[in-house]
Parts: sequence; structure tokens; C-alpha cells
Amino acid sequence: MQVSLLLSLCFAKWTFIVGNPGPIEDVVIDRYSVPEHCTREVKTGDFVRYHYNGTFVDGKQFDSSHDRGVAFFVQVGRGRQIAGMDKGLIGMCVNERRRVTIPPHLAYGSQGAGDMIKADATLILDVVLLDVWNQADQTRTHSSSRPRNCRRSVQKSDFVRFHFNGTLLDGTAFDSSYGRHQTQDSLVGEGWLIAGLEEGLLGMCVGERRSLSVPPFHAYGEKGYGANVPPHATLLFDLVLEDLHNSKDDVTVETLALPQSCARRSVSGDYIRYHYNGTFLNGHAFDSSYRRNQTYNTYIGLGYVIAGMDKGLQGVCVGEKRRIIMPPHLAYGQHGAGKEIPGSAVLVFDVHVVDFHNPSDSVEIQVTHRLECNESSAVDDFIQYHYNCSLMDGTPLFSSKDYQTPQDVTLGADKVIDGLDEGLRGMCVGEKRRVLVPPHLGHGERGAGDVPGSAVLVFELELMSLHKGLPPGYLFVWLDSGPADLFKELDTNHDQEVPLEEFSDFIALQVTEGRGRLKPGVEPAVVIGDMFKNQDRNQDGRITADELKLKVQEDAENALHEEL
Ligand SMILES: [Ca+2]
Ligand SMILES: [Ca+2]
Repeated sequence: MQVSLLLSLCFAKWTFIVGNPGPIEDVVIDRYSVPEHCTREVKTGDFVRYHYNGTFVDGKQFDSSHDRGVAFFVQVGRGRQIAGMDKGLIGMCVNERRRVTIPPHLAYGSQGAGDMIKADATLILDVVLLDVWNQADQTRTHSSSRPRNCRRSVQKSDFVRFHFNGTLLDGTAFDSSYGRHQTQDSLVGEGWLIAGLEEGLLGMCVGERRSLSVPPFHAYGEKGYGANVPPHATLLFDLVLEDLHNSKDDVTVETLALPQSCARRSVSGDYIRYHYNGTFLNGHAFDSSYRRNQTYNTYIGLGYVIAGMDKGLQGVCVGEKRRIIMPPHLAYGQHGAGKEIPGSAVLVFDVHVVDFHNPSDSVEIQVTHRLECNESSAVDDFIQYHYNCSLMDGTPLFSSKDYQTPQDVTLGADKVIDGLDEGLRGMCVGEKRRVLVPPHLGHGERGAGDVPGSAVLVFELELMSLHKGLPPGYLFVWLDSGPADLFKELDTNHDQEVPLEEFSDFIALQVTEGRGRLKPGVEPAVVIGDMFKNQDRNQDGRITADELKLKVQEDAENALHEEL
């Protein structure tokens, strides 16, 4: 305060006082330290902040702004400081150090100033310039790196997250978002930020780096801010825009890759299995299902996942790759989630849809090689078939080609997953099919072996052989009405008893001649042996006329009993 008084004492009256001529006529300037780069030199009318140390020619100090810790602020060339300083600062650069020797007639003249400065004193001011600006200045913006693909740039009412380093014009750091390890977050154009930042952010792309020079009247002005921004300070910012959205934003979906065919697109209520890479707009990754080597699985449209994902996964095809960009109000909001996702972050998910299904789905059958036939596979039939089983993304799981013979099964016997059993029905021998089995008809939510939980399975099937089956419990059926007197037909040598050999020969002949059919899928001898045992009630190795009671008749009687 004292010095500002001293230096700003009205000197107008001295200008006409002719004192003793001093040793020098004008200020003498020694620019003993000039910065390499000087973008601007002080001109008349500029406002400056500078530190100084004032001494007399004998070296005795009369004043120092350093001692007070507050730089001196003044407009240059307007008579608001001693004339010698108005002259002595012209052409000075920030961080330049000069020694200005001021003859008394350009200082306090023959009257001196107070007790401290005697009459006709020559003053030596050692000055370092801290800041220079002008009322005509504007916020200056320089983009040092702008991404090639800039889809969007900052507009008024956008919300931004940016990093910055803030320095004063002399290089002193006053603030940095990096030091806080979090971005500076703000609405733009709503007065949340100083005017210079608002202006400097407009038009920025995510990933762009800008340097700003903000005059104090677009920054913190005459009050300064906190301990680090002095009054009347020009501020320099190095900005990097990290994130950008508007509260009116909706989910953005970009298709990255579509499969050649897409028979069906997902709708609410579908259950989707997908892989994803999650990044922020600046490209930094925060999560990946690939890293866990496990798909993310969810119902969509039912609120099980963040709203942006619920929306972004609508209408996908199996195998599709899409990018889903969601603003924070459709993701984790202004508070973020965990350590990974900061508040107000826009999330970018690159999604690969592995499969989806609906709990109401049935088996989907596509005939890829169609044949006409009289007899197609049905429940109870014994069939042989080849198959390749894979996931919807093509990952192979099982194949009958790994074995020497085709797979065989009796349909409807609960020997294979329900969806496969169903997919094998109605086939002609030689027919080929592609069958999609939803998990509830496959291996369910838990999966099995290499089959992931809730996976849709794809079967490529070919029916190799078909043996029409018998109803459950039957070992043999007549294809015509059968003989009227069965025992007589069985007992070919007419000795009133039928041993196994006689029985076997007879049944084999019926099968060969197409009059009857044995239960398929088991060795005929085994089936016939079982039939024989069923009829040989006393187990003496011979069937008699009394014992003979075919299963068909027994069943007919049973049915009759039940009716009764
Ligand atoms: Ca006999
Ligand atoms: Ca017997």
C-alpha cells in the first residue's frame, strides 16, 4: 500500500519543476534478462503487474514489492505511476528483468516523497514483469491438436468434462485438474465457468487440445480467486476435452457389422448374450467382457440393465456388432459407478451379439435339403443321424463326425435334449436340417460342459436311417391283422410246444416278410429273447398253447379292465 502510494503520487506538478540537473537526462534501461520467447511487449495503455525492488544509487533499498508479496498493478503511460516507470516499462516482456534508472525529474523531483525519498533522488528499480494485458484483449484460443474424426463439438448447454493445467502469464501454476485426478465438469454457456473458459470450450471436440489465454476481465478480474489467482491476472489454460454430452441426448446406435442374413431382431423381453468393450468418449477403456472371457447376459427392455443398454440392444441381429453411445442420464448418472466410471460420463459400448432368444421360443427348424418320403421320423422311432452342434457365433461344440458311426436314438425316450429330440422329428432319411434350440429346450441357464449358460444351440442334422418304432412297452407289433391261430403257426413241427429256436425263427420270418416289426434299436435276438420269456410263464424253456398270450391281447384285456 505504501509503495503504490509512493509510485502513484501525482507527479504532474513535478513536470514543470526544474531541479538540479541529474547525472542522466532520461531513464536508463538495462534489460539484463530477456526471455527467449516474447510474444508481447508492453505498450502504452497496457495494464501490467510487476514486482520491483527500489534502491538509491548508493544501493540502499527504499521499497520492495517482493517484501510485501503483492505485485504492483498499474496501467502504463497514463500517469498513474512515476513518469520514469511509465517510460521504463515500455517494450518489456513477461518474465523479463530490467533495471530502470530514473532521474529525479522523472521520479519525485526536488521535493522527494515523504521521509523515505529525499529531494533530487535518482531511483533504481529492479523490475520483473509478471503480466500484461489490454482492455481490447479477447480470450485467445489455439487448437494444438484436433482429432480427425470430430463427430460433435461443444455447444451452449452441453455438459463437458475436461482436464486442464492453469498457469499465470509468468508460468506460475494456479490450478490443475490432473492434480486432483479428476476432470473438471461443467455445463457450458450457463455461467458455471469464467467467461474465457466458456468461450474457449465452445467448438471443441473430444480429444482436442487447446491453449487459452484469458484476460482477467474474462477470468477472475480485480478480485482474483483464492490464494493462487491474484487480482488482475491473465490466465493461461491447457485444455483437453475428455467428454461431452447434452441433457437432451438419447442413446446413439451405430451399426458396425451386420450378418448377411438377419431373420429376426431382438425385442423387449428377449434374453441376449453379448460381448462388449466399454470405453469413454476419449477412448479409455473401463470394462470388457472379453477380459472375463464370458458374455454378459441379460433380458432387455425390462430394466435389468442401465437404460441406455436396454434401449441400445433393441432390434439387434444375432452376430451383429454395434456401437452404443449413451449419455450419463441413461447410464450411471452424475455419481458414476465404482472406481471405474466417473460421474456424468458418456459411455461407449462396442457390442457383439452372440445370441438371443425369448423364453417363449420353440425349436426353429430350417430344412436345408428337402426330400419326399412316405415315412418320416416320429416319437418312438429308432433313428441314426449325423450332427454338428455349435453356438450361434459358430463356435463348434460337438460333432458326430468325431465318431465312426452316426449317433442313434429312440425319439421321445428322453435321451437327448428336448430341442434336439423335437428337431429330429418329421425327417425323411437323407434330409438335412438346421435346427436352433433355445436354452430352455437345451442345456438351460447353467449350460453343460462347453455349453455356456443360456446359450442358443445350432444343430446341423442329417437323418441317416429310420426304423419305425413301437409304442412304449411293445417289443413286436403285427403290421397286418396277424394269424388267426398264432400258436398253430408258431408250432411249426406240431409237437404242441414252442422252444426259443422255433419261436425265434418264426418271428424273424414275420419281420423279413414284412408282416410284423420288432422294437428297433436293440439286437433282434435280445428283443425276441425278451418276448419269449414274457410268454414262457413257467420258465421251462417252452411255450405252450396256454401260456401264449400275446402282449396285444393282454393290453386289450387290461384296457377292458380299466373300462370296467
Ligand atoms: Ca414245436
Ligand atoms: Ca413253458
